[in-house]
Amino acid sequence: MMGRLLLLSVFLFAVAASGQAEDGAPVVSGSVDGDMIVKYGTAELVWQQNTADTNSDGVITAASYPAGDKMTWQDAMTFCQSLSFAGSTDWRLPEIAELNGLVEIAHSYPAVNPAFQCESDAYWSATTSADKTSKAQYVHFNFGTESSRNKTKRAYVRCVGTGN
Ligand SMILES: [Ca+2]
Repeated sequence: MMGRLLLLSVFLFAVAASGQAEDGAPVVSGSVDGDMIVKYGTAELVWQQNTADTNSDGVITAASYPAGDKMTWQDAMTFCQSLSFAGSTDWRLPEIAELNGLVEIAHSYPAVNPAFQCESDAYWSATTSADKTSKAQYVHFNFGTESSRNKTKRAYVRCVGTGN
């Protein structure tokens, strides 16, 4: 209990000492129970700082799950919903607007704030494509462009939550 309180205090201190993104949005990194998280922007959202290590082998690799960490859309949805991370089980795959909100075009390869570990590759959103329910929206973080692909294709995963 005390250890948990101490970690929370450290995180709150980090919040107080936070820097600013180039667009003026606050960026706060911290760890809870050893799991790295980032608060980014003005929304009360907590992100996994690193790409989700979906196969839990300690490294991020481009192969399809379970050999690597790229998942189909449904597996990505299930992974985040069942994730226990940074003392929270309240995780989900981000909506496309939330994922687009991470893009910083001042950067490229990857087009994201350096507070995040990010591959220059596609990351799934939870948003089903408007034109076809067999497809979902994703962001490719080389330049931060949004597109859609079939849900059976593989992409990286970064879960978002409330931290509660
Ligand atoms: Ca891995």
